[in-house]
Amino acid sequence: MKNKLEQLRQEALKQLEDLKESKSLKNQKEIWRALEIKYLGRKGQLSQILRQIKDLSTSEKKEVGAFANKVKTEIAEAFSEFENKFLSSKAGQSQVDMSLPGKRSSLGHLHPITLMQRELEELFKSLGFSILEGPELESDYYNFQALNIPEHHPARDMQDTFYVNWEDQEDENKLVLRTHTSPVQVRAMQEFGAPLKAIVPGKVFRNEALDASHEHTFYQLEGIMIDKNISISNMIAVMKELLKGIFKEEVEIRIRPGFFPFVEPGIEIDMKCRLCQGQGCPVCKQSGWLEVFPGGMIHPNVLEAGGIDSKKYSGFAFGLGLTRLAMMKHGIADIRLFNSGDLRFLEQF
Ligand code: FA5
Repeated sequence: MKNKLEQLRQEALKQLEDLKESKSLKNQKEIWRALEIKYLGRKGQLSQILRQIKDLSTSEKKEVGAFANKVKTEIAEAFSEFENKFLSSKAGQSQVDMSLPGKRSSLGHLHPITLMQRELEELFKSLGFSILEGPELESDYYNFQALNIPEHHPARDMQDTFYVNWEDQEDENKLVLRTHTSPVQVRAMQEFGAPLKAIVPGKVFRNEALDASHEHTFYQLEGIMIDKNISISNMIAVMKELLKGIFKEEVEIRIRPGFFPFVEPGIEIDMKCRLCQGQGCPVCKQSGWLEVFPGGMIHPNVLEAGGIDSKKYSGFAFGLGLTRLAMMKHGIADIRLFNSGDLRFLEQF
């Protein structure tokens, strides 16, 4: 019986020793509990041996009994030492079980409009344009007046906007959410003068009736090039180069006259709708063409507002519909998807 007890002692202490090597705190606790029941529990192995002592002779009882008590104390102490020194101090050091699998945080990605904007920026940079920005909350002066659109002029109806602190304000304090990126034209001229070659990507706002191709908040990319002897054919060449860069193939365009008070002459460059291949759909209003590049030669009044001598310099400007271009590039049939926050849509990019 003494042999059995000795074997049990060695086995219990060995298992505890092995348990120290286990990496998982959660597993360690569970195994420690199971071992404690196995060796020290009422129905455990030690209790079973102790129960047999009563059947031994008196002299054996004394000897084996004393040994059994020694073994029991030793095992019990080893278990409580393991618990105190190992389990609770380990848990005390850190409530975090480093061995558990971590929570994987999913990686986001850039919005399709941002991707489009960056692609356009790279293309324009390769053509020598610099990249500028301007305020989204703009003064009425830069958004309209400096662009040859006085107050009460009917051209204001083309871009219904959101007026901010409009009541009883001096002209320069009247603010609007900018309806286009064109206000940065005059800001850039005033800051950098001529010659000038820059683009201005950014968010613009309009009080619009929404449909598949009209949003209240969308993106444009303004482009200006001012130098001596600049003509409209320079602008058309830049546009064609740009379309080729984006769509990686020759894109069919049409050019028609367009009216904007800040250019003279003004043109609209439309591209063939890539959603319906020119057959007509809700995005192109069944016309087969989508308006994406309005522009023209900068009006002398605008050059003068920017402090540039209109007799010496000429230039073109355009206001590319960046959001619509992204629709064409990716075959997106409804502009409202961009601002929808719908991950099923966004995760495709
Ligand atoms: C303008 O905003 C002028 N500032 C463009 C310009 C710049 C002309 C420089 C001349 C010289 P327009 O209102 O057409 O123009 O808007 C320009 C482009 O923005 C459109 O061709 C279209 O692609 C896009 N756009 C206009 N309204 C919306 C809208 N509600 N939702 C989405 N895209 C729009």
